[in-house]
Amino acid sequence: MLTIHSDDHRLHHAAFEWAGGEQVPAFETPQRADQVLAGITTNAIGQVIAARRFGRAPIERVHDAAYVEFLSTAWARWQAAGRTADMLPYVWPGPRMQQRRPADLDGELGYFSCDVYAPITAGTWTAACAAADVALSGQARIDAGERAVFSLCRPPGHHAGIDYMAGYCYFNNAAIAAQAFLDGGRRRVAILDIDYHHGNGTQDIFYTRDDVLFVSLHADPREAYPRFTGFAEERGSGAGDGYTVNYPLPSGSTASAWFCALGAACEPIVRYRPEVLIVSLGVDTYEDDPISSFKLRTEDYREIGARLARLGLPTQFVMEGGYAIEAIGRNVCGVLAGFDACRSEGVKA
Ligand code: SP5
Ligand code: ZN
Repeated sequence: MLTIHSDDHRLHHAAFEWAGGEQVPAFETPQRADQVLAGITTNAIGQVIAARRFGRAPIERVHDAAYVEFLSTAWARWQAAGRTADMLPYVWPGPRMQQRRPADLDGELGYFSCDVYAPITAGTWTAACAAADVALSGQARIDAGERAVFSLCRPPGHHAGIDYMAGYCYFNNAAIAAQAFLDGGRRRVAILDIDYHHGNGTQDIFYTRDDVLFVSLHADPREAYPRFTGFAEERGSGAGDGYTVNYPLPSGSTASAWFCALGAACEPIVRYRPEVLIVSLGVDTYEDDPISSFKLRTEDYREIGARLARLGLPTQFVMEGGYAIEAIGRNVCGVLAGFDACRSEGVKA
């Protein structure tokens, strides 16, 4: 399988994150993507090519232009104020409060975010644009007839909504690719999100629409991040009614429970008859993931790839989470190799 990559991801490097009331080393690190890339080479998954640049226009097809502009200038404004540490918000509009944009940088940070997990650093803008380019380059290859590609995006994207960053995410790479497919003439795109966490951002972007089906398998929000979205009763609204499908699973779920839910999740995808499938690929479902609780083992990732290949669709894998540094390369490669092996057998749904 073809992999798309950009070295610019390394420019985004958070100094720390908050856990248990303390500052701990960031879990979302440049090493993650470097390890995946090393695995791609070691396991001979296929050719690796650099992303090309697409600029802001395709990003603004899914994200609010004011949010994009804010991200593009935030670090320079922070520096001009004499500050050097990572930018983090402290205040968000709560229930029944005004959704009104504040007049200064500290206020805007809260306005354009919904948690403390997406710091803006010196290189965040460049890295986030590069991740979108990695997604768009993969999309372009599929559009040109490639059967499957892996977009090695970093920072990840599925928690970023129309006008906010969250959960290590700034631009929603999978959503940007999905919109680019539609803008290129496809009429039905399915996004299957198998990251441990609910893809609240992707859901937000497509919630009222029927041209993108969003299906997500994730930890029950009652006991996991992002806490306030991902419940089974969230099914889309208006024209999008029925085009969001959520499968929350209990904390500690094993591979057998997870694969059972995957089988269920494939049904609405088959019924939808998408022209292309985007897989938001998180491997934080792994048993030794440091921030997650599911119990998938390395050998399960090959089976995931095989199951997805059986859908018989042009497929773009987009990298999301996965924080067990030592295992991330082999787990991602397991999915891609399992997909390729099944595909070369010519197995169809
Ligand atoms: C893309 C993605 O996977 N984003 C995940 C964001 C999760 N953020 C909150 C996680 C809270 C982790 N708390 C650390 C507990 C360490 N034992
Ligand atoms: Zn995740």
